[in-house]
Amino acid sequence: MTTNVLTGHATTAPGSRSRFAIDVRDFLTQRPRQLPSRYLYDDLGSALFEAICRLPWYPLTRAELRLLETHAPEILNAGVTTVIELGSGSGAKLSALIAAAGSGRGRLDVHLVDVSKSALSQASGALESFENVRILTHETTYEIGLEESVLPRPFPGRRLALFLGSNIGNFDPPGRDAFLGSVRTALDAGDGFLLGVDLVKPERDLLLAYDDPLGVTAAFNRNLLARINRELQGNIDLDDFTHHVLWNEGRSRIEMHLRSRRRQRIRIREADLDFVMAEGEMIWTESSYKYDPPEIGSMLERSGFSVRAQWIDAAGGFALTLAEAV
Ligand code: AVJ
Repeated sequence: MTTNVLTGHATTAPGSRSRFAIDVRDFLTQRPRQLPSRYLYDDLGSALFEAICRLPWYPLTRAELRLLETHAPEILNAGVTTVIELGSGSGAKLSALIAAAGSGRGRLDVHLVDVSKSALSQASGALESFENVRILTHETTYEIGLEESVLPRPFPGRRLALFLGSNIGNFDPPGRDAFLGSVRTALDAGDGFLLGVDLVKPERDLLLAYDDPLGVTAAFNRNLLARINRELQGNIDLDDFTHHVLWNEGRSRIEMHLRSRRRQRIRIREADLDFVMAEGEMIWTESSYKYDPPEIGSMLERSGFSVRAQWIDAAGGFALTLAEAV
């Protein structure tokens, strides 16, 4: 791996295998077979995810937006001068928050951190009409973007880091604690952290949210195989895999899998893979951990935050927790 001197981003030298190819090889040869969920978001996958957010069976996005709009003046109070959004996506939530915060707010530096260039340009566009808002983009991982965002402190005031959309649900508990620890380390005492988390709810509601009757989530999941075919010269027949969702109650997580309909041989040229999958064998593609409101408070407190407010949207089963670094 080399680094592009202009952008600072990791690039792959010609002839060497891409990070995607290496990960596909490593994860598909593990037992159980798996693929990292971050690879669900190529251009088509991101568009399918945006469609999921509009599905009546996936209430997360609308519930979070209602909470942000209702509590905006408290979240974005006059003391906040820097906002850092980790995983900004389209920027729709942040622009709703800024709009609803009203006129009490002074000038703001907004740092957008996302691995997707198209997400950053969309989010910048969504925010550019606000007065007294300066937009800075970081096309990189959460951790690196956070470190870059806290370097300048051009004017006094508190920072507010945002981690929305229940993206924290993709981390397993050790990864989650490591992530929360790195957020705390990057911030100063007194800075804020706003966390959006999907709550445990009846199993049938959870299953509908991840296995919708229109099949959009199934397309989102199976697109990962299409991406492997496109980018890594795989020979996978998409019809041979079905979308399989289960609620793992012991671990409090929704799991998304791709289930092989029959015994089949799979070849992925660029990942140097050639293997056989048994009928019924699965590839695990995503975990979405669900929490109860008090658990969210305790994981924040264990990581060096103190909870200032917690708001719950009962209809959507979603919580927004505002914490302060101590
Ligand atoms: C963006 C990771 C929060 O886990 O609910 C939606 C992704 N996966 N439907 C989630 C997703 C299937 C989503 N996150």
